[in-house]
Amino acid sequence: MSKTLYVTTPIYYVNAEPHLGHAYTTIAADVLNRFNILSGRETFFVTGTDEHGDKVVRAAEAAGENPKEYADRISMLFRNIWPELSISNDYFIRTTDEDHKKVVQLILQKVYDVGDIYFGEYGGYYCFGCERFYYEKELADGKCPDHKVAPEFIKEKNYFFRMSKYQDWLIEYIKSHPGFIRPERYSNEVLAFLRDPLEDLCISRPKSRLDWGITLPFDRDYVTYVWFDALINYLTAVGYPDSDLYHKFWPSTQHLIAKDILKPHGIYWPTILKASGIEPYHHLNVHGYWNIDKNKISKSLGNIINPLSLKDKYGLDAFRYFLMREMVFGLDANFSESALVNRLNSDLANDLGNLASRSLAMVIKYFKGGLHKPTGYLEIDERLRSDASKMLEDMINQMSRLAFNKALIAIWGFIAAVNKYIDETSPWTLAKKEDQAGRLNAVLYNIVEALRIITVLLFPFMPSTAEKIWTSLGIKGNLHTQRLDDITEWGKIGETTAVSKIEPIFPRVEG
Ligand code: ME8
Repeated sequence: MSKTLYVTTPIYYVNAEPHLGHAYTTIAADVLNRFNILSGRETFFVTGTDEHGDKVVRAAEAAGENPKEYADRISMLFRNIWPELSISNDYFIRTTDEDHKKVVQLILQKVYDVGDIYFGEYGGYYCFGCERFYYEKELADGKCPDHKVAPEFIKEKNYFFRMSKYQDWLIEYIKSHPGFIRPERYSNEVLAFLRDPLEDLCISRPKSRLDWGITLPFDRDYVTYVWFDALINYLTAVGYPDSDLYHKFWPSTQHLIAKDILKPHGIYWPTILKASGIEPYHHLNVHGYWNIDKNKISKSLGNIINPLSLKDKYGLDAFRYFLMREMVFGLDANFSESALVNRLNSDLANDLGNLASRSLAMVIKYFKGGLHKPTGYLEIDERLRSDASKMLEDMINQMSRLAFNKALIAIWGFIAAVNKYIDETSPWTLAKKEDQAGRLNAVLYNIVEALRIITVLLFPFMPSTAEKIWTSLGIKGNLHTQRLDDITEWGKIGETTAVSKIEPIFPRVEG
């Protein structure tokens, strides 16, 4: 098991303000990051903004600003929104950063020096939304399938990256590294694409047409194609080529993206790395789209949803939980506010909220001074303990495949088991029998112990809710420093706990 994790989100274009789609990938990366910290790994988590290219120039013009001012302003919106969504990134990168420009030029020069960049002429259908050329066969009714506009035919002299040279290597690499691109459907999609001859990649734009970019180190009349520039952010952010951070974290790189940018990440990026003499990333994790009525949520389709308004209306943790629970990583999901309200009321207010409030209320009522570690366990207690360890195993396994929804289903299965344990052991009946004080202590101890395990596992998904429950449990120690090892042992809670009342964590919401 690798001891480190380097997790990245796409760097988002500054042509649109942050919306629910960006929030999803970034929250998923955050959950992954926090879970890996919980698992005892050292992690580095990066997000940022992609600021060069036609698309940004056009958006700046529309806003009546110059590209730099415009990029500064929108990049700041991204930078500022992440703390509001409890995102734990270690670094925020901008492609207009000076150190990034140097790394891009370094890589370009390297690839040029090995003879994998040449000058030539190209004509093709160019979608400004995607910032790439399309083959005719890729278009739907002559239009870009994502942006639903007809691309423009452009012909010009440019520099090309000899990507075709790496086609066989890439096919072989994908086949011999299961999970390199995952889930498998996306690996298959890339392999299907690679069945046709791979064309070389146009990696420059003449300054006469576009000068908002990084100048080629070997020709000052050209800027770098925005994708060649953007992908390299993943190296800049860890201090490539010679920082300790790079050597430590690059081998454990996990990129998170949606399927819209599978081709640049699944084909351009590994071949660029190969040509530069750098090991490919460890995993490319690809998720589907958040849709509304079958249409992708996107600025160009005009159906964006502001994550902050959902956070303000329903609370951050309910929003985070909904996103992670509702989408099967890899498949599309439909967004609706009524689905969010249903999840909030059933999973959060009912299942989790009731478990926390009724358990803590009973401990306060019956054991003001705290609980003692039981001297023995009955069969029903053993069953609860074994449910906990099975859940933990299942949850860890699901998280290793980024199956966030199944990881949550595993936790909720255990929440149901604890609620059942409470009903079956009936602490309120035990409380009425004077000779059952020892048993009542044991039952409540087990319930608190189960809640402790649940709380530690919920922390990556719902940090502030987990903090609230943790504080009420009155357990010594900081929730942030808990590790999986701390919850594999039943009874690590210690001899006594001083429990305090908890306000309803998820009040019910009317849909
Ligand atoms: O593509 N559903 O930036 P971008 C799910 N700058 N995820 C969505 C989404 C949706 N409806 N809409 C957006 C770029 N996303 C490039 C990336 S990386 C070197 C350069 C998320 O602002 C998802 O992560 O268009 C998707 O891949 C990304 O935003 C695209 O962001």
